[in-house]
Amino acid sequence: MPSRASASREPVARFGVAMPHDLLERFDHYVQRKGYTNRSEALRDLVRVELASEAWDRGEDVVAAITMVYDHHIPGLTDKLVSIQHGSGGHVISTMHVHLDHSHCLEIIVARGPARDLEKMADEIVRTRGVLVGRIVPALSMHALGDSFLHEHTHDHSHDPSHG
Ligand code: NI
Repeated sequence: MPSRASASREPVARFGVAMPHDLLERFDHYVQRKGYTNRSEALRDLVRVELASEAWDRGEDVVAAITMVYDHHIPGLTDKLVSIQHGSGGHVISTMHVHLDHSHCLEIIVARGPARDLEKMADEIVRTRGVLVGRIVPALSMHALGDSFLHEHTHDHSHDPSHG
């Protein structure tokens, strides 16, 4: 899925890429299928995905979404899920809760922190009795978000024209 237009107005560097013809042809088809307007944007997204995945493997700080469906009629389950999140060391940023039907709830937890901590929390959630499905999806490595996110916007942006 193509992401938003290039990450802010950072200056870009250009470099040449040598590639076998057949690989380039397959890449161009991919670019077309995914609806990118150019190769560069497609390549940038592929690099971001790979870096996030690699950051995950190395246990670096990442942003991730944990999705789960559970039966809220099971005694103590909702409390258990809440205390798992409270015990995560402040990694949970936000949650969304949808009452799917009479007994099922869908919850999406967005968290950021060391990949291993997030994975541990997700494992704990998934193995809790009453949680029917659950999975964790790494979104980005924190470094990919750039300087502004790492500083959590606590510093002054008045010098930055893009935050006018
Ligand atoms: Ni619910």
